[in-house]
Order: sequence, then structure tokens, then C-alpha cells
Amino acid sequence: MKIIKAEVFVTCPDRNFVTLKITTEEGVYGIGDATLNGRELSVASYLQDHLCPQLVGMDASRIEDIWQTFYRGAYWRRGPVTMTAIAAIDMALWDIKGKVAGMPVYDLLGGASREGVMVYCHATGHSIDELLEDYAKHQEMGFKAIRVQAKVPGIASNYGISKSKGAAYEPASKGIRPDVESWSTEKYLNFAPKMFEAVRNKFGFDDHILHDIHHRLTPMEAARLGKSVEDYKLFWMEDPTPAENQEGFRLIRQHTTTPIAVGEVFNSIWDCKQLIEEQLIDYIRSTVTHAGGITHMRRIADFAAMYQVRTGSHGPSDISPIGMAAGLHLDMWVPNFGLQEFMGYSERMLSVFETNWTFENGYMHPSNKPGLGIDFNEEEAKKYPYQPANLPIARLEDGTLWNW
Ligand code: GCO
Ligand code: MG
Repeated sequence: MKIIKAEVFVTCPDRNFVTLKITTEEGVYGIGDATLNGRELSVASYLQDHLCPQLVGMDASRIEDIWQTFYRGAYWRRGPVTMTAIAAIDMALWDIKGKVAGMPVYDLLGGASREGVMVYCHATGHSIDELLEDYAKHQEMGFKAIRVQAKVPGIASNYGISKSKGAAYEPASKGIRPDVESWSTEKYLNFAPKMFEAVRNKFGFDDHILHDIHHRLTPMEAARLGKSVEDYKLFWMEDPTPAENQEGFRLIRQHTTTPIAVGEVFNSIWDCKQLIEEQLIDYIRSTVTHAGGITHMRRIADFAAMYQVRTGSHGPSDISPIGMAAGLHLDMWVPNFGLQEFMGYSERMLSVFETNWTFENGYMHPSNKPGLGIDFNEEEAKKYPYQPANLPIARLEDGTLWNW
């Protein structure tokens, strides 16, 4: 199974995606997602300039050895660019292995642990009323788990709100410079409990509701929020505080039983070692695309299982449908599965990435096709050249740069 080609494609069907395609001398190919929002070309270059030339000639069946070679062999370990590049290679190799074996990837991992993968969607609004409207719409679509975000009164623009009513939420914006959002912890902490109260009053307690704080609070502020919303029984509060300071989560834990989900920006098991070992979180949100592929995510999940931490993988529109498909295969197998995020994709995106997954009644299935069960249409992709785009930054009302 000698690799004869490793090609990188950057395409922008509404947003930028980076795709790796590996072909073997038998003519079998596999695809992997190498998208890192706002830093796409760095991963493309890392692959194109450094890893792809080395891949040619390697044996595609040796997924583990190739992973170790690119992780340990670079000497410089970890980091989002490196780990996203390794992830894309890993995904493509699992895709090839599945195609050769005639099995879906979840079967190669040990087989399905469930009938379907519960996914959560996003409901947003520029006001609580608009959020309630959007929530009802998603409930009708069948979702059983819904993330709720609303514009905080008095803040010019904050995280998680679509640019116009009814539009899909997309954090990145086109152009050279990032948009600037604003932040006020005081206004947010006054508002957030009212938002959850309105949702529970109107829709009751049957659905899981979730909320993303997006790294904005200090540990003590997060503890206060968690405590003040316990009655609304959140499935999780996400990224309450930046997680470089892992012991900071001890403080949150001492004050609240609101479950915590963290890890979408992590790229290695080392980023969550203490959080998991000390049971400072309930859900680990790392993904196949940003944390070293299926090979490494499986290690993180097994480690988390020892501490009753479950998976809650990130699934925004900036992970390509290939990364989403790979995530769904992992979700089907992983015994300590919690929940999977699914933001969905535009029609244009789905003309480039041909998916076979299904969605029914709040649950997704990755398909039983051999490999990842997804294809990449190179001709369509060529119609949409790369466009510079950036994630926003956040500033406090006095201009201080804050965590976005
Ligand atoms: C989420 C995320 C995203 C990120 C985005 C950054 O929970 O879905 O926080 O909205 O902001 O993936 O690239
Ligand atoms: Mg998030």
C-alpha cells in the first residue's frame, strides 16, 4: 500500500476549508480535513512543504507508525498547526484502511456502541424573544439538545449571534483584519440567568440545553455563573475560562454542580491531562481535526473514560464535513460518548463535500459505507478559491484586549 501522491486543496465554498488527499499505488485514496479557522494556509504549507514529500513512498497501512513519525520525528511537538496537519493525514489513512477492508471506520475501531449519535445545534437571537423563536424552529427539526446564546443588552456585539436574524452563525469574517467584538462581564452575568429562565419557562426541561461562555470569565466569575444557573439544569457550560490555567478549574468546581465542557482549542492529551485526572471537567470537547486525528482522539477518550469524563466534540462549520464525518465514526464507537456538536453546512459546502450521513430525530449516523463515507469533489472545489478571513477579537468597554 505504497503512497504515491499526497495533495492539498484549499477551497472557499462560503468559508475556507483545507483538504488532504492521499493516493496509494493500488489507486485507493483517502481524504482528511486540515482546516484551522483563520490560519488555513499555515497548515496547508506545513503539509505541502514538509509532510507530503515525506509521505510519498510510505506504507499507508501503517497508521500508527506514520503518526509517531510525524509527532516525535519533527522534534518540535504539539501545537495547532502541527496537530491539524497530522490529523488530516491520520483521517485520510483511516479512510483508506476502511475502504480496503470494506468496513466503515467505526467498525474498524471496535464497532458501534450505539444506534446513533445525539447532536446539538445552535439557537441564537438578538433578543430573548428571537432566541425563543429560533429554539422552537430547532426543536421542530428534531434536535433534542440545543445550545442557547443571545445578544447581551448593552454590549455592541458579542459571541455566538448570527449577523442577521435567521442567518447561520459564522464567527469568521472575510478580509485581512479581524472584526472587533465587545465584552462586559458585568452585563453578561446579569443577563445570562434570565436567558436560561426564559428558555426553561417556555420549553420545559425535556431537552438538553447548553451554553458557550467562550473563555470570557475568570474562574471565580465562572463559579458565580454556574451557581446562579443551577436550577435551569444546563447539560453543560462551555469554556467558562481560558484553560491554559488548568488548576483554575478547581475554583469553579468548589462552588457549582453545573457541568463543564472544555477542549475545542486543545490539540493534545497533554492539554487536558490535569483537567481530566482531577475531574475538573465533565466533557472533553477536542476533535479529530484539531487533536491529531482518530489515532490521538481515541487515546484522549480512553484516558477520559477512566475519570468518567465523556466526549462532547466540537463540530462548528469551520471543521470541514470530512472532519465531521470522522468525528461521527469516533462517536459511534467511543464507549464514553456524551454529545456531538453539529452546526450544519451550506448547500455550496455540500456540493464540494459529498456526505452520506443521516440525521433523524436528533441523532446522526455516519453511514455504513467503507471508510469515512464522504467524498471530495475537486472540480467543484476549484470554483471557490481561498479568501482571507479571520476570527474576531474582543475588547472590553475601555478598549482592553480580552479573550475572544
Ligand atoms: C463552538 C465554538 C465555535 C468557535 C469556532 C472558532 O463551540 O462551536 O466555540 O463557534 O468559535 O469554531 O473557529
Ligand atoms: Mg465553543
